[in-house]
Amino acid sequence: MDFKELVQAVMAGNRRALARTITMVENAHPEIEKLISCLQARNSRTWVIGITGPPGAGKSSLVDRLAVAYTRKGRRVAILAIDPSSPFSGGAILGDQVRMEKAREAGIYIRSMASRGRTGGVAPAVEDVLVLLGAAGFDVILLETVGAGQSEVAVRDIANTVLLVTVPGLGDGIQAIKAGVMEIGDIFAVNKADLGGADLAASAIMELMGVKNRANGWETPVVQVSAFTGIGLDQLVEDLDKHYLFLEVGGDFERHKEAAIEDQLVSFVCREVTRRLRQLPGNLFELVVKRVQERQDDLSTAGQLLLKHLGGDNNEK
Ligand SMILES: Nc1nc2c(ncn2[C@@H]2O[C@H](COP(=O)(O)OP(=O)(O)O)[C@@H](O)[C@H]2O)c(=O)[nH]1
Ligand SMILES: [Mg+2]
Repeated sequence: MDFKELVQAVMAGNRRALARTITMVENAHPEIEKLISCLQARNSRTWVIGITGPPGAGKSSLVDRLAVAYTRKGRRVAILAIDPSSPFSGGAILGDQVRMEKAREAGIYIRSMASRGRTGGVAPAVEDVLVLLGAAGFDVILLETVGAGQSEVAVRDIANTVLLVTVPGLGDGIQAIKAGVMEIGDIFAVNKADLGGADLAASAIMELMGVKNRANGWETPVVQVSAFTGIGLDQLVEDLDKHYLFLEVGGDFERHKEAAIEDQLVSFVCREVTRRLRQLPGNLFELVVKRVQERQDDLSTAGQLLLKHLGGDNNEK
């Protein structure tokens, strides 16, 4: 399949082509920028719902339910699960596959990506993958991220809607939310309501949030759900839909797309600069690094020197 055929296949929703291009993104394939810019222009409006919260809260189980619910509503749903690749939380890939059984049976597209230890719980180039999924015609993307401190903040930048999942009875369930991430949730789900105590947890969260609403006028709902029994799921879907409408009316999708393009441009330049640095003739990069390591040069002087060498047109390829 040549480049043009690959682009057409992705746009036709061909899953093998999609899988291939996502792998290209993961491996930072040299043609990926070209691919992304071809597809970006044709990108349909996609709704990215970020699902985050502490490990074990039931994010994957809820994603499974939501994926099926939105598919039934006639939406084209894809699941993108970011797997932690740290030794502490290994095995998540397998866990997600088990947890997302209903979605798998329904033929819903599920893709895992490793976060490769990058802080923030969001895999490198997730934005690029979202462009690919959008171009392939998915209009609801459920993005599950590892709930490890910073991830909630990273997902805020990427997702249109952030669903924060927590569980009752778990002191650190609330704790994890309190740690500066409370404000990034558009919707709270207190999962495992079948175990009881969800009402207490829900009121604790509401109390923490106070009566104040967001500056933008969105009132953050707190929904008690059970991914096991399905309690509260209709309510959750209803609140998610309300948020979608809220975003649409406020022009958020357009703003998001513009910001994403800016981010992509910045990442492109960063990657390109890194690539060129390592290709400077005479091992210049390595030599300069060594000088800084041995404290013969300071960072800023060395950095300026490297930038000067990158400047000319003679650095092409
Ligand atoms: N009792 C109960 N257990 C649940 C519920 N949802 C998920 N679980 C269980 O909680 C554990 C963690 O679920 P998982 O979806 O993998 O959580 P994640 O780490 O947040 O993705 C698993 O053992 C699930 O079976 C629920 O609604 N009720
Ligand atoms: Mg999970």
